[in-house]
Amino acid sequence: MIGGKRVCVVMPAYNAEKTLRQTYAEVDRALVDDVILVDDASRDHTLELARELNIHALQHPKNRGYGGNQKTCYREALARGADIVIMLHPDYQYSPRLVPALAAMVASGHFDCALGSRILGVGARAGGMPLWKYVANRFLTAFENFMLGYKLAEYHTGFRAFSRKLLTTLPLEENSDDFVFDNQMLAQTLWFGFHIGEVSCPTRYFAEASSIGFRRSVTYGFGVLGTCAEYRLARWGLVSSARYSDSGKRLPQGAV
Ligand SMILES: Nc1nc2c(ncn2[C@@H]2O[C@H](COP(=O)(O)OP(=O)(O)OP(=O)(O)O)[C@@H](O)[C@H]2O)c(=O)[nH]1
Ligand SMILES: [Mg+2]
Repeated sequence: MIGGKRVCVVMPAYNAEKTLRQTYAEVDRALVDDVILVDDASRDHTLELARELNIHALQHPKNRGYGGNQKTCYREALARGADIVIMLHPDYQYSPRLVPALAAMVASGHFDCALGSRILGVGARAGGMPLWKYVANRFLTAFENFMLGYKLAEYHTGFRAFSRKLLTTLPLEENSDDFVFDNQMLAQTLWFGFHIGEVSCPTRYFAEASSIGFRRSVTYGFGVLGTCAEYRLARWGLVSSARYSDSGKRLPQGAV
């Protein structure tokens, strides 16, 4: 608990057997009330290891994708009474030791979303981010700041904290089941008037922590450009999108 709020860590997992133990070992269970792992039909023993570690684990019968995995994560966290939900990749790329910092940003009431930013501070390149990913990240971030009218160091980190209010307000079911889900969620966060804060976070690049190659990154990059365009056009009233509508489909608020 932090500030009387129930803290839940969710881990969207796909073939995370080699890194899950280490990631989980650095989660402070004195502060974190609940840990949930959703296994997206991994081909390794991620689910078995999660159960061995006494993590509350669910499995998709078929691979749904990273966005689809997050929808299940947030639905389950809300059903189990979370007030603050932190998404942590089980690939040990981000530092679990910063979970309390992210949770505190949200618990403060200043922000409904807090991001662990790899660009602020020591920097992503020092952690081994490939140059092409770094350049793409900087370019897409500059473009997105311009199009969304906000100021972030990066929109592409996978280490994020959210309030219950945000998770039950955004029409998350309208988003993609693929990687661009992350970007659509941040655009919705700003659309619905929530504030986003950032904390510096070191990153680590090694084989098991990074599986997204050039091709999937390009697909993601175009998805980001599409998200920005749709947001701007919706703001100008030129398109209507369920993603930015009060009638868009939301996650259930309680037990599912
Ligand atoms: N559900 C699902 N999750 C996936 C898939 N591929 C990767 N993931 C998960 O998505 C997250 C991000 O994927 P990574 O391979 O770590 O991406 P990365 O190459 O590190 O990307 P950057 O951090 O931006 O450099 C991880 O938590 C993976 O477990 C997939 O096909 N399906
Ligand atoms: Mg990774």
